[in-house]
Amino acid sequence: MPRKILLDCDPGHDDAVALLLAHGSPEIELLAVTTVAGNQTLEKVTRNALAVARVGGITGVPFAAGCTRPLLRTARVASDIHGESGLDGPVLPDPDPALDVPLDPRHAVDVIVDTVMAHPPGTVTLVPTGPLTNVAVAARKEPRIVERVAEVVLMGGAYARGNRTAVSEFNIGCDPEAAQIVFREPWPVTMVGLDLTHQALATPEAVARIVELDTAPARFVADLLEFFAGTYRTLQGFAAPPVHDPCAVALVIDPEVLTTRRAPLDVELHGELTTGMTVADLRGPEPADCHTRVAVTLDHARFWNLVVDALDRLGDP
Ligand SMILES: [Ca+2]
Repeated sequence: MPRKILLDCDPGHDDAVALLLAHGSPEIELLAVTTVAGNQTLEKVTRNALAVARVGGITGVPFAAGCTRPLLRTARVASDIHGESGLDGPVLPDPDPALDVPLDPRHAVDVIVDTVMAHPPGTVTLVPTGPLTNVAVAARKEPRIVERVAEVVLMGGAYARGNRTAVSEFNIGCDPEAAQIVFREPWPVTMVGLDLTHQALATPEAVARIVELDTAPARFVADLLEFFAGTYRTLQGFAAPPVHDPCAVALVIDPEVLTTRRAPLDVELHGELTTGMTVADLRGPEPADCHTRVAVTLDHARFWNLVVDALDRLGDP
């Protein structure tokens, strides 16, 4: 039985790869895609999500736009990392109502609620790969989703170093109040943070395997990774760029792709230097009764096999 997921994203180079990975993996049934302001404005990331759907041949899945800004904080985009479009690098297909997946008229928050409530309890996994605004509002709008969701597997946070600031990761730092809501609700939460995703480097070997596929989706991903490599090299000093968001999808596909440990988890809202920092309590033995866990170690080869195999399955849609 494939695992049913809802991907809540802000494409974003790595979100785009996450979406294609989900679509190309038989272990996953993609129920819906929702967008949230983050890497770029809501308008841009939604357009990007539809562009990725076109490239990957994703049809029959609702795509819905969500919150235009964080709960309390001022919206700040990441054009330094993702460019003005939010998906700089490849040539994006021009929006075309005849060819694009039609945007669902519902708000993303309603799509999250409707999707979770329409499926049996414990069957829908939420995979947020942007700021947690939509997911937090959904939990407030319909609290019954909290006991109904199988698990929240999110890309965001870090228990060591940050990227937006010294200690804060971008998604959590954008909307720390939303993150606090998501961490404090009693559903199972797995934080796939920078500690893990900085191991998911798009090495020249990994990129070469994608280029070799020589299909439109593979060329698209190769172009994304080339741009991403440039900004990560210049701004963050990475020899190869970390491909964050697909790591969360990969964990749903294959629990063996990374290791986790249970740890109490919360987010700092008031620190002078530490606002947006995710605080994981890693002291002592692993607590048995904890609903939150953090991702620790990635099997790099296994991860890239999942990505390359998914792209290979997509062929030339
Ligand atoms: Ca993202």
